Amino acid sequence: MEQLHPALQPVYDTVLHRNPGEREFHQAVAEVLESLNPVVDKRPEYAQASIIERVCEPERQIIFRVPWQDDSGRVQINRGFRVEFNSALGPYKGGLRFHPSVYLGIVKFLGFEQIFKNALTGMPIGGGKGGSDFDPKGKSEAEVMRFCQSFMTELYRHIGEYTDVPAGDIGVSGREIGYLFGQYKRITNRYEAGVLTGKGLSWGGSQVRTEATGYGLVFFAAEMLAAKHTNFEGKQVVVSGSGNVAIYAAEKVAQLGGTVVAMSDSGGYIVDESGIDLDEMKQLKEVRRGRISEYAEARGCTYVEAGSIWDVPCEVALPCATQNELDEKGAAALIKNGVQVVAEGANMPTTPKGTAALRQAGVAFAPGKAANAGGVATSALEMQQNASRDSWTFEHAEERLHDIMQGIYGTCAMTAEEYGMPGDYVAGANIAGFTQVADAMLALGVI
Ligand code: NDP
Ligand code: 2IT
Repeated sequence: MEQLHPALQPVYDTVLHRNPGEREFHQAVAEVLESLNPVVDKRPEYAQASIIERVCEPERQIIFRVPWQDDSGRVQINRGFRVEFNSALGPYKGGLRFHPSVYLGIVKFLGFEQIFKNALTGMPIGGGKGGSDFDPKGKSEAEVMRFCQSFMTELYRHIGEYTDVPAGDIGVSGREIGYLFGQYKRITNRYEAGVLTGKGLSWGGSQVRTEATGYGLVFFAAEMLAAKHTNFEGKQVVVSGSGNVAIYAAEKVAQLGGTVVAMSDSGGYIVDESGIDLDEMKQLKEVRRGRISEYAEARGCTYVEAGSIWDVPCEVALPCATQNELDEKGAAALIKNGVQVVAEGANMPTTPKGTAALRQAGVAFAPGKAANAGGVATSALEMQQNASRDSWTFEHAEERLHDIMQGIYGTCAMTAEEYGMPGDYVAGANIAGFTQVADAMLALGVI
């Protein structure tokens, strides 16, 4: 970890002390604090009002029991979370993650990142995150529905269009949002569409929300390539993961003339030199919910079970699976093979050592809180449509997303330059996101 400013070290020490064992949260805080070193002297009013310490402490943390009955009649118990981190800019906003690895430290790291990401979008949304250690893999439709209904039976009292607006994340897609929204509607007897985003198109959803995170990521990466006087045309691209973000990132890369040669899931990765067949991938992952090894069987391409997808040569790498999936070994392999751009589609997929290696090697590197902000930005567009009882065309929603991503890129690049670190998108994103929230917190007083 880089040396922190003397005013920031005690803030970090307090975070470690107050949140023992939550290493992903510590990692996310350290990354932001490192970037804030130059801000402390330039804006002494932040330290005066303990803004940095305050932003590291969630406004509210909710942990609850989620009992549900499996198909054999047995009662299962999971743990539910919602961390309402910061509401200076708007209602808490952020996804729900259902994955067996979920615990408070994961939810807090995601909620913390979400504050600054949401600020960067320029939309009126605060930061929050939630989820459960429930594993949707291998569960029947009926089990997933009963779990979602039980989860919402507690969560409903904490959320609302003006309070807290959840959406999807790992393990939570349109199917789960449907069951969650149905139960919310039933309990409250209100068709309050703006309480959740990522809804289906016939019941309050927005065009392009499904595609938004992946498309937005590629729009952002295209700006990074343009700064190097190049574009996606003819580029070899590696995309890790094969979920919502990965699939639509791959789709936009292909539309812009690049070739996605490799994708993965938690079991392994595939290499398809001629370009991944996305119709086949969508059928496999969105409809049949199968394993990526089946793609290799169907297409007769390479499947590697134990290994690293970052060994596959590429010019652009888009980590779109999960946190800490790209470490210094992966970074070294990418650098050796001549990678030019790494843009994070997942939240915090690159380890601190991996990030340092890429930046030292001069690889253009974009942090998730800037590059994957298109998902939540389009969620805010969904809220906007719900509030005005309107629905836009695909073209209009995509154009708005494109403008927003170009805006975020411009903000990150300009802020990095203003602070004397041209091309440092990590510093640019952290400083710009933080100052936006900090100024609002100052204005709202000691709350
Ligand atoms: P999905 O559940 O649709 O897909 C997740 C993908 O990542 C799957 O291929 C999954 O493989 C893989 N994966 C998940 N956990 C692990 C793990 N522990 N080890 C290895 N592989 C893993 O999720 P999303 O695509 O929605 O999310 C992917 C990332 O993008 C996450 O970091 C999320 O926080 C972030 N993100 C999502 C946004 C959204 O709008 N959905 C917005 C912004 C960021 P398998 O199926 O084998 O588990
Ligand atoms: O990490 C994220 O930004 C998301 N999972 C999307 C959150 C949202 O509210 O759309």
